[in-house]
Amino acid sequence: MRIGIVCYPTYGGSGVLATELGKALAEKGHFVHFITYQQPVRLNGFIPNIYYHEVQVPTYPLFDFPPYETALASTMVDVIKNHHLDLLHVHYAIPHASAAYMAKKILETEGKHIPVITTLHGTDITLVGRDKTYAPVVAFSINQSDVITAVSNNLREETYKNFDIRKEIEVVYNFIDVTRFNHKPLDAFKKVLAPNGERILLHASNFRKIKRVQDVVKVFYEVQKTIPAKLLLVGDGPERQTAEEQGRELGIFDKLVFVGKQEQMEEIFAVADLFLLTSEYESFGLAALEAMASRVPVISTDAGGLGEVNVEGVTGFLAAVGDVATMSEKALFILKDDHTLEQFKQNAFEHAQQFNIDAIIPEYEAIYRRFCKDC
Ligand code: GMT
Repeated sequence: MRIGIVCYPTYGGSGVLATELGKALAEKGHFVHFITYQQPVRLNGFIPNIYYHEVQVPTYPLFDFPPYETALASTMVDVIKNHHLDLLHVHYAIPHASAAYMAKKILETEGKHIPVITTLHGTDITLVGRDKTYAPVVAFSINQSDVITAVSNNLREETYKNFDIRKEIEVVYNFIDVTRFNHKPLDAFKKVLAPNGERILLHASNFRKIKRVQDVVKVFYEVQKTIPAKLLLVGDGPERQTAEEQGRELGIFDKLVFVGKQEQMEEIFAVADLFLLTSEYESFGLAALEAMASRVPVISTDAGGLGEVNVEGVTGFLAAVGDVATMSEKALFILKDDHTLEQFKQNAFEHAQQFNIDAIIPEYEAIYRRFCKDC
């Protein structure tokens, strides 16, 4: 099949997921055309069957806000026509679903029908999409999609709750390539981080408010009182400085290691003992799944779809948003001895296998085939 994929090219769940999906489809022989404003982060180097089309947004003195959505819709039309695409799969509703609707309508005037699949990822529904400045367009364009998918049951329910959606929303879980995360720890890296054999706790995110990174630091503060530990913080964003200040105020800054944005996450997960995800909301929590696939148990909140990924008492523990006391207590329970930690590590690894790429890609292919019977 000839598939167009539209996503955000930056670090972050939806872009990573869309890029990995495109790469897996290309490996299976499909022709995949990425349409984005920048080369997606994980799309480096030449990959057979993958094409990248950059959306150019010309500026003009009149434009205080260059019209990205118009440029995107026009690029979609151009790529669909000239590369004879069979379908368009857009990730994250804003503004991709409405731009896809515009492209679809333009192509209809030329007698071409292009099916549009919209995958909802989270904040496009629960945070940004709900804002009344966007909501009418978001609801309309989702309803106009030929297929709507959500990355968890929770996000499906949230979408119905927040918008008047008159179509079936299908759940296709996020996935990971388990072989990629089955990585041996680099001893030298571990020694630098934890020279005295300290437990390594890890948090990775975009450091937005919704992640409640201060709770991560608070949980770690409690843990390090009882057991020797280090906290590795990966990623960058608006709350990083506050977290650094908090570390200094609590007198534990020497135990925090901020490493900024990183691409080789599998090497980082491999040295960690416990992953902390204290978010106010996660539609799914792809980072938690990546941790689990790397044999790292998870302490998370029970917000959104996290309970569909992290299994209470098996792969880790869940607590109410802001319940630092429970999260700290459960973290200490997992880390208290090697035997318990090893059991949780093994459980996390085993549970992650059900989200392997091999199981999920056919679900997307089956959706595509509804529109592309002969290809
Ligand atoms: O919040 C982020 O980490 C980024 C955001 C995005 O749009 O890329 O992530 C969302 O999509 C991911 C992939 O489907 C999910 O795993 C995240 O849970 C979701 N984030 C939220 O719902 C806050």
